[in-house]
Amino acid sequence: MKLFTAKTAPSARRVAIYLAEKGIEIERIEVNLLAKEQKSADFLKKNPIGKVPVLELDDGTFLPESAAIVEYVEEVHPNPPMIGKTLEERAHARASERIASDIFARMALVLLHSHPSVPKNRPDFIQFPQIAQGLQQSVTQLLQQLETRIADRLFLAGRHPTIADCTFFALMETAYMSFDYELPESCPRLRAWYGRFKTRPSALIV
Ligand SMILES: N[C@@H](CCC(=O)N[C@@H](CS)C(=O)NCC(=O)O)C(=O)O
Repeated sequence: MKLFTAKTAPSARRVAIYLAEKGIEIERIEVNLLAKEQKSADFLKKNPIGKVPVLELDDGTFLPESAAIVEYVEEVHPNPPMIGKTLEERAHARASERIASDIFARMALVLLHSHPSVPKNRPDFIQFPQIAQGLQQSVTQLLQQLETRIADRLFLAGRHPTIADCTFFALMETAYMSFDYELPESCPRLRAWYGRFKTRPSALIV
């Protein structure tokens, strides 16, 4: 397997953090997003929408989508389990991961359509503040849902890290670092979780 990735891209970080937590080494090919390598004819053959990450499988086919890549690697290497050990643990890990994925998609749009740094850093991006306003409430609700679910657990879905932590941390890390975003004070458990997770070796890799 070979992973086409970009060090700072949140979807690619989701996979990188997962692989580090799992203790798996996969050959990595860094794609220079600033130089638009992801839009080159050669890369578009791997992923026609021109985005990272993409996993090249041993049969020579290319798998896009960070969530699918994580689940594929998990099936190839089931140990140590990162989607829970029992049926119930797996169900809860998947539930938290889905909520984290929903937050990922919506918060990215809220930040892109509202943050003042975006017009400077991405002059080709047109901001529609109404999109941010329209999505903010559901982001707040989903964060609250995750805050309730984590309860007094160390990780989002229990006593061990799962794919849910990898997904949510990759988003939060970008939100904190690129947009000075902070989890709201109404989510003290998630704020504490972020503080804990960012000291893990998997979060420190670049
Ligand atoms: N849903 C996709 C999203 C992939 C995605 O948006 N990748 C971004 C980096 S996080 C990218 O490649 N952006 C470059 C571009 O759009 O040109 C996934 O989870 O893999």
